[in-house]
Amino acid sequence: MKSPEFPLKKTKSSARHIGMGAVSFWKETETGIEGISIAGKFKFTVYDSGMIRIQMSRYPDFESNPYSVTATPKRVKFTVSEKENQLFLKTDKLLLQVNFETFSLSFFDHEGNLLNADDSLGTAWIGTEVTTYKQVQKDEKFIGLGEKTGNLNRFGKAYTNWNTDYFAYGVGDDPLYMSIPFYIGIHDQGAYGIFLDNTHKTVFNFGASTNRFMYFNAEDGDMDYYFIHEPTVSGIISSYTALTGRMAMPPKWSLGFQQCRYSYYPDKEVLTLASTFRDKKMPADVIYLDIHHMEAYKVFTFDGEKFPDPKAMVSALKAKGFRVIVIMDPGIKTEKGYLPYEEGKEKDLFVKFPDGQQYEGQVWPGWCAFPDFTKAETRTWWAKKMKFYTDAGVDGFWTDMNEPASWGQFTPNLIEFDYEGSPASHRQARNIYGMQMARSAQEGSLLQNNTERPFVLTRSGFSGIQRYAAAWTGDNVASEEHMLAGIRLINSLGLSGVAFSGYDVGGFAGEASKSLFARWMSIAAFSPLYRAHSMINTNDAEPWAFGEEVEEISRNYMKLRYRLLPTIYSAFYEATQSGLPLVRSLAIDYPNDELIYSSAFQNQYLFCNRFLVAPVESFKEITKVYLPEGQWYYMYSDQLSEGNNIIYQDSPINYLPVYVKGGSIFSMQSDVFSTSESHDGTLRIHVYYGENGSSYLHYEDDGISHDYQSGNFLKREIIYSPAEKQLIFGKTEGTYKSDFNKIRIFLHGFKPHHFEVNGAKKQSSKSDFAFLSKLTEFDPLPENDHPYYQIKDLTFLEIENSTGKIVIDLLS
Ligand code: NBV
Repeated sequence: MKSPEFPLKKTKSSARHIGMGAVSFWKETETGIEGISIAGKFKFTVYDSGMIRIQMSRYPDFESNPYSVTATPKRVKFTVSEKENQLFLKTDKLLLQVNFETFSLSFFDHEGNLLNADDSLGTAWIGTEVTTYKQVQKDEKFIGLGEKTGNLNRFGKAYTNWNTDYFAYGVGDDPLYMSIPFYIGIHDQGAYGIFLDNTHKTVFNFGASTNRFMYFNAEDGDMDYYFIHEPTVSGIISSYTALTGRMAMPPKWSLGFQQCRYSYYPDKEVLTLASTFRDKKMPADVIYLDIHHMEAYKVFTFDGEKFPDPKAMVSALKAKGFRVIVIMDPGIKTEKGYLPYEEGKEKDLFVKFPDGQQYEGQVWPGWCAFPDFTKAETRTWWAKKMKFYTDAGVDGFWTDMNEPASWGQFTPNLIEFDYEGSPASHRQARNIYGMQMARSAQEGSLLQNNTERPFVLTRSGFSGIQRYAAAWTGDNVASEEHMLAGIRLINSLGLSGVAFSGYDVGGFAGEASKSLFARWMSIAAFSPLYRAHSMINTNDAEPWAFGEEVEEISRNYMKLRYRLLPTIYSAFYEATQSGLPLVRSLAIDYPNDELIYSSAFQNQYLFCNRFLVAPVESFKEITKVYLPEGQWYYMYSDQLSEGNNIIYQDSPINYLPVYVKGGSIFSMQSDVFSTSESHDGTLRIHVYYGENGSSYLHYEDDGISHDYQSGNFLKREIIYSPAEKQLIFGKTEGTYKSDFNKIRIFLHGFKPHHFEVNGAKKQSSKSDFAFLSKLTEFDPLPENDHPYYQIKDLTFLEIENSTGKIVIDLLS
């Protein structure tokens, strides 16, 4: 037999760098430019005047991620021209310049400021890996990239996007559960965002081990990124979320306090837990059922001994004002006769090897098959199965282990996923799997109960996850540094389009000290998701489990959270409109202030854009706080400090340093112990004197249905204008009748005033006001030293609520 020719032509195993090379052909298209270079082809698409999509490929067809981007190119004006070996694509906001020889790209704003430029290496391949090399501008800061540990400014570090189950991760470890390949660059010339839309494993190196460039790359697929420029960081986040979608209004109950544990059982313990919250007058809305609710950890089952009558239990909890959320893990036990398994196999819904054999991995139930959530049919099947839970009255869903996790934590790359009809290996599909499970959970929730809003909490995800679920930061540890690291994680998620997120208060693994738990409870009252969780075989970790002092501190901040719900709910509405997060890293509003990036101050953030929260370890009785430009009122006493200033703040365990931005407005309600309880009907509006004033969009709806989507909401702009000495309540918009019949306006930092309401003189009153209650016996500070649980003699005015415009003249 003649020996056949060896099929592979390559002579060396080690592939080398191959750049795009010089442009050999280009043409203008309806949406931009496309063409070919020596080594690849390219396409630049104008999505908006501040957004250009950059694609480069060596494959016959450009590849796209079908999951993250929801927007299509807007037909905005642009021009294309060529001059001296340079190609120019210009919109109202951006100029893209392409060097024909090196194929390196530069982006300028409309004034000609250089925002971002490729290194002369441009874009290149090593084997299937495609990389874009970028210059680092002078003092450039890099922020975002989703759920990543480390500093606010990511300069000097490299990060990998590869969704990973990482129990008790270290505060510098990478990668974690969720990947969001979107970052924002900030320097003197301006700010920009880059979203690398490729679901393969990607790496972002912001200058680790090299001083030549920063780069981002993907293990395979195309170089496919969106370059975004807006004048502000908030504008960039808004654009990114216009591209990848925004969250819908969450059910109001999900903004209340949520109690979780791995696991509460049996049913009696769950009911006792609920009663304890009520007996102790600690507000709470949600109880979770972790994996012990199942029979042998099999999804869509209840353990008959621990939970003999789940429906009765859930309805007893509802009667106490609690909603129940159940965990769902993707692994389906490969057990003969177990219906979800039999069905999934029969309908061909599980992930397989390329030869058609079913893939199995081990998780809690033992050997499991994995539903292929990248297939629409699987998502719908799972959504239908969720009837099992909704029939029992369950209202929320928690998708865990959806990286997907399996024992050994090393899934073979050859397994195949449908990837919306365009089959893909694990290399391309892993990072998107968790998001598709969350999508399916949301679909199920909507399918099974179309009168209420869904709530899904997910561990894993990818860009666009905000459309389907809230996110939490997985298995953190009960330590001071984890408490602070968690804040940076959710601040970073907020910079990356995920407005609704949280961490396990108290730490999942390990034991929190008393003071750590108290501090964590107070900080998390200012987090979008307020959820305590703890691991099996650890001490009890409910807010009363750490002794009376911690109980009182926790109650104080839980109650404050509930009183602030009108503001928090309104901030969620803003997130649905603008994509901006509830926790705003100071880099959003003060991007060019060097100090906010320093290790001492990088954890500080603005909650609901009004409260500057300075998280501090529980053992620090005094701490340094940086107040950026503006005027700041210490929340508990109204003590005023000028911004651009570092102050030393007492931070005993019962007082988390929080400051209200001068000129701002927010609203509060009376105490309630669950979101289903009625308040006293008076909306408390707090206004803080400031040179600049501000406006506040107050938002209400029924908190649960989808009716707001057809106009059944109430929106009202409230403007404080210092120049005109006026507070103006705009006309209400929408058909929803306010829950409040009275408005009480508290004036902070103002000189004593007379008022005119719509031209008529009105009497004001004075009263003491407190954000927190006095602790019974634990306040470490002598009363006269720090009587700042009460603001003395605060002026307030009470008026009837009405739908028309109300002008309040603040006359000195
Ligand atoms: O379901 C158990 C836990 C859960 O409580 C936790 O929040 C998840 O992050 N789950 C992980 C599985 C394994 C934990 C060791």
